[in-house]
Amino acid sequence: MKQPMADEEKQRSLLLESASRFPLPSGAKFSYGTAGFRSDGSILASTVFRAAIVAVLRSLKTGSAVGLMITASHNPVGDNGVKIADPDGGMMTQQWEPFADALANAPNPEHLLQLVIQFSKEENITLGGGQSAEILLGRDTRPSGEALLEAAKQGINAIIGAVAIDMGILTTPQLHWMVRSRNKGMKASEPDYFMQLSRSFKCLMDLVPHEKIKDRMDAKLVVDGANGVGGEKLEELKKMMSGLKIYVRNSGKKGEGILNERCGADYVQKEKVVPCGFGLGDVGISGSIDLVDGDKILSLFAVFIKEQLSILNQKENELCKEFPARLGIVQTAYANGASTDYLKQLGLEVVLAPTGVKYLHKKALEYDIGIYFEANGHGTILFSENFISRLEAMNNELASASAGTECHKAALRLLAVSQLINQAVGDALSGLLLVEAVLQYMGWSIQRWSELYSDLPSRQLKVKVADRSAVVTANAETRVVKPLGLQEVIDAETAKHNRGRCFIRPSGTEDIIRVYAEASTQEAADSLAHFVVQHVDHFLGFSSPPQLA
Ligand code: 16G
Repeated sequence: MKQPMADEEKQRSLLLESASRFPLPSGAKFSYGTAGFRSDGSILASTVFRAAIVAVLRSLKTGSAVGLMITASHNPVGDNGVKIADPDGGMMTQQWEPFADALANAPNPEHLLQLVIQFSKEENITLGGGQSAEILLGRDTRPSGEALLEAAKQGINAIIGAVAIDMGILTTPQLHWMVRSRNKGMKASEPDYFMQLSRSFKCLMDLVPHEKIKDRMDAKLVVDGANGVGGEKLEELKKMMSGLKIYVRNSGKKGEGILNERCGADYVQKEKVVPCGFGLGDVGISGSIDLVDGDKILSLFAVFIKEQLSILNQKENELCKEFPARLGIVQTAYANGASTDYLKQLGLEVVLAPTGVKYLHKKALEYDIGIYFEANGHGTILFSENFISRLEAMNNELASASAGTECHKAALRLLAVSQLINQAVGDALSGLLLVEAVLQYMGWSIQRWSELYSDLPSRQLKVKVADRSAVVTANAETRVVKPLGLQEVIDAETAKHNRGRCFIRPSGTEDIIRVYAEASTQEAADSLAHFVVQHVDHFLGFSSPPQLA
């Protein structure tokens, strides 16, 4: 017979005893930001141990598998971090972030135990082993990862009934994909992931129109693996690919360069230079950088999806029925104005969300097909379940009645995109394959793609302030609500410039206010940004010189 009291007692002492092995480093303060907890890898054991407890409670609460990823993505190799993936494969719900913060900063085991008991009560979570919990663990290639993985396992084992499933070294999007797939009862292993990507890519390539095949470019892709997990996984994926030759530089093979040092997406985007490890033959003729950013990727995908939907809805094609679908494009205020104009001119519905993947993702879920990208490249395409089942039904009908028609091909293409592009979270591996497939379909070179529209000149600056929370914004960060009067000043400055646009927002990752300005010339964008920096400085009481973002 069960003895609830005895179980509870057992749970308490287990937690106390386990927590005592992971004391909080003195003077440290942790906060669960957009990227989870991040810090120097050497002081993170207690944080990872505690984040694992949060993940277990989340799994108990939802009755589903939850993910825990140990990574600091584009940060230097000495850093590390931990973040939690919710059962749907998305980021952990924001409502739990304050609890995660409190637990990460609990000064001692007794305090930690009280927080766990109190929170479990509030959330109706039964402790003591009555329910089971399942946590999928992943980590990147950072040297500190192994010890932190051990801390995570101990955190999971500190709650009775919780099971840790070590999925090995993974990219973050792979782990999110696995959590989502597992909870949907679908195949969820790493070979399944690679199989799904390579199959759906092949399907898209097989559907490239014949007339485009003759202008097919040499399908050669040189990728910077940043000496990390991305390079390693790409080496595996490339073995399964046909129709695309992938060459990995900085692949992270043992002893071959340091993670994110003079390479990696963040380095290339910020410094606008070629990553180390790239030879002359890898960078084209000029050797200069033409950055094709998230706005351009979004535009490419939007053009393609829109075209497939209009083929499906061709009235003259009798075999095709009316196939209504709401297509929504989600950007942030950082999207270059030229991209927004371009998308609107195509007749697309474009909406803005605040900065941070979780906000864009949520907004994109409101559509049958929601495409979201931040200018910095985070993004993906979401298909609603209802849309996919309608599309599958239509595809089956077409397969028997009019196989091989344009309409049938369009249905097959959209189904393949929904398989290729990661539905859980933005994923560079699946994103780059879709870019390649769409370029082949269009018969476009990277230059042709880059010329879809020309970016408006822009400038980003940052201002150090005493308290960044003094700035409160509204309308997806495009308007300042507090401090009072600041928005009017920004409006007055903006009005002085042709095609002027400007907004400010408190950074979510640094203790600063970010200023973004855009105008028809670089001088005007620079001047607008500088004036607004001065106003922000004036309003918030500091007078430090502006810094380049
Ligand atoms: C985080 C966000 C990213 C956002 C950036 C903004 C995720 C996974 N990452 O890196 O989406 O663009 O923060 O940084 O949500 P900022 O608030 O410092 O400008």
